[in-house]
Amino acid sequence: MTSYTVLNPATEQPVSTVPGTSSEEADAAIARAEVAQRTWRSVAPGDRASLLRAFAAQVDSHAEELARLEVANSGHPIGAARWEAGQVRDVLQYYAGAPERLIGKQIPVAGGLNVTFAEPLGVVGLIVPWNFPMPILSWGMAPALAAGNTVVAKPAEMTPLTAMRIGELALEAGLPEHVFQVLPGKGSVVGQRLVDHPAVRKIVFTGSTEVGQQIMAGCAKQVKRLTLELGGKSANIVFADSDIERAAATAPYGVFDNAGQDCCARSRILVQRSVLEEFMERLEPAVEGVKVGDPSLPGTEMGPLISASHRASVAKYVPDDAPVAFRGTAPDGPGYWFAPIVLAPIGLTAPAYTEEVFGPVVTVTPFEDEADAIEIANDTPYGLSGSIWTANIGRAIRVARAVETGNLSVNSHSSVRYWTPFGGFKQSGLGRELGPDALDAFTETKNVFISTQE
Ligand code: TAP
Repeated sequence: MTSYTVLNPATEQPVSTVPGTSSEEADAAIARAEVAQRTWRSVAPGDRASLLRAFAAQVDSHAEELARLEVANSGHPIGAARWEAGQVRDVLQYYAGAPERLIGKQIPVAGGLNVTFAEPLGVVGLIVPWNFPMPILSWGMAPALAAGNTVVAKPAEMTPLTAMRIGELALEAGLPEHVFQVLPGKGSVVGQRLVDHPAVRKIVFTGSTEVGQQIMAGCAKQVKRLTLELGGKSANIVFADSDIERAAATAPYGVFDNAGQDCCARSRILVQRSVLEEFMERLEPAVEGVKVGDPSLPGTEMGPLISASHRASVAKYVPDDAPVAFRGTAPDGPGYWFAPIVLAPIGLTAPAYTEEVFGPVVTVTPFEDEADAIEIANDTPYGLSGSIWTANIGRAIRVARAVETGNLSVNSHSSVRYWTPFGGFKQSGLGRELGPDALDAFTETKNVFISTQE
């Protein structure tokens, strides 16, 4: 096992040294998870539910510790990090209600009784990105465990600390050993083993579309079940009949949340041409007002980017001749800071307009009418989220139905709610997480016919 150091992105100082799991160690952990699953699946539903509630309570009583750890490891503002730790508790609590509700069907047939069972899959491999280490871990972990699977999670190499702590909290809460294991290390080593190992029956991957495609190809060899949550290039569509003041005041928070390192970032603002000037006038102070700075301070709204290399990749989208309409502020000195930037007018072939930047860069593009807005919004291989601003309810519904994306908000930039489904159209993903149906993604339906013949 080789260890490595994780850095605080706001200070560039070391936070911790983490053991990097080897391929052989990953195999051993998967084997342990396979054995543990045989017992875990037969734990009585009520007892499995109680254990998940105890796990949620344990997370709750350590929420501040987890939030502080995320501030140090990921540079998330403390307010956001507290919400994220709370999300782990809430997702566990929500799916703690599932074991006793994993009901099958009785289907009428001649000559017997036909029933269905929701059987667990076995070992589930979770591959988590660095942008939201806690919530994304919980979205896969909680329903997988509730359905009777064991889970081997691989956090992102740069941000493993909260996942590792949550793994300890699971044991402290009384979850049997090896039911939930966290293996820090490299995607190319640990993540790849999860994909290749035949005992892992399902992969839940959140990350880039590029790596997601490789994982899908790897899973295909074993017809391995797969959920993919990938990139996005979502549109924030502002119609002339909307509350322009509110649309402009909230637009920065629809894209610069988590410094734009958010798959749901509304990174293309589309504005009806007749209100473009008014919108831009109101957007400028809103962007300048985003509080960028020390993430440990309660008033901070935006922290640093995750790493020096990621900052360099974001900076490539803003070359010297980029059409910067205006820019916010960011601290000087150590830390991977990047001030929020609005690009306009932007060419429709510019990489900042067509590619996922995953940083605090947003473009503004005018449109003429409803049909034009829909066409521009859909002109991307992605389809994860988006917002529609209008006072016309008929238009809101028409546009919401026409935009090819998995999660839309009207007159808001709502974040993910754990009790509603989340996932992408097109190259933004495959399958859905969260909400009442997530258990379907962690179970197989078994049909059993029992003859009543004498
Ligand atoms: P990736 O580079 O794709 O990494 C995601 C995870 O996959 C990391 O844990 C990574 O490990 C691992 N990985 C890398 N190569 C692998 C391989 N060959 N086999 C198995 N696992 C491998 O993404 P990222 O840069 O961390 O995250 C940003 C991307 O995630 C963005 O595109 C964003 O849109 C997307 N994202 C999507 C969503 C949803 S819900 N749709 C949510 C958040 C983020 P290492 O850390 O060791 O590289």
